[in-house]
Order: sequence, then structure tokens, then C-alpha cells
Amino acid sequence: MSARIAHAALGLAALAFAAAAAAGPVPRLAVEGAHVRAAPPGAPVLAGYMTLRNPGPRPVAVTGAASPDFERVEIHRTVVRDGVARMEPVPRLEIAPGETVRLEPGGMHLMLIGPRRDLRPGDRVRLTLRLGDGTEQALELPVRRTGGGAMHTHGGHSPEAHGR
Ligand SMILES: [Cu+2]
Repeated sequence: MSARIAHAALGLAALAFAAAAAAGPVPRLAVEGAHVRAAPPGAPVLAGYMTLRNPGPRPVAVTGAASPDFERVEIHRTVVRDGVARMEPVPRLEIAPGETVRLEPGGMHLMLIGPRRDLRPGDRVRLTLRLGDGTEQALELPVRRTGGGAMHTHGGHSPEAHGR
């Protein structure tokens, strides 16, 4: 028998292996320091910040976000044009294997639009990131008072040093 049968079996095993590898473990993002910056009551938009790292072997794209506490969530980046800083939407944020992307004041951020409740420091916001492979990653962001804008150093220690 059986070189031929053994061969066929091997071929099937290889096929099964290839299929499993293609389905693969879902690439996920390592998330650190995620928080929503506290804003005065009645503010129409809030900002969310975090550090995203792709620990996996394949690129991961963030293609959107949603939260039950907001009408809409967008990823924005800040661009300076003619000396004026503006925000523009980032429809797809691609993160290469091993790459770290910071969403921080003055740069990229989550724009949380139309709050459905008053959010105070200490409250928690549930949020899901939509990923390019169709999966979602659920997060919980505490609301924090993190000082002023990007240029505000808060007496020598960074806003990120608060509340850890
Ligand atoms: Cu924005």
C-alpha cells in the first residue's frame, strides 16, 4: 500500500493545517492607558486616548468604534495646515506587527460625539473597536481629569502620570 495512501493522508493533513492557519487565532491589540478625558457638563464632544500595540504577526486595522454612551465615535488625527490645527477623520488605522500607535492629546484620538449621559471622573465608558477582520475588541475607559492640552505639562509630570 501505501506510499500512495500515506501520501494522500499527508496531503490532507497539510490542507487541514493550512486551513487552520488561515482561520488562525484572531489578532488582537494590546491596549494601555485607555481613558476618556473629563469635560465640563454639557460638552458636545469628549476625547478618548490610549496606546495600541499590535503583538501579533499580522497587520491589524481599526476601522471604527462605537459606545453605548455616545451617538457616534470617530478616530481623528490632528493636522496642522497653514499654521492652524484641524482634526480630520481616520477611516482606517492600520497597525503593523509589533507597531505601537499612541492616541494622545495633540495627535490622534477617539472623538466621542454626542454623550448620552453626564460623564464624571470615575465613571466608566464601554467602547468597542471594530477591526479590519470583522471582529470587535471590547474596552472599558475610565473618565479621568487629565489636565490641559498637549502643551500643558502640569508642573513637570505628564498627564499620563495621573490616576495610575
Ligand atoms: Cu477630534
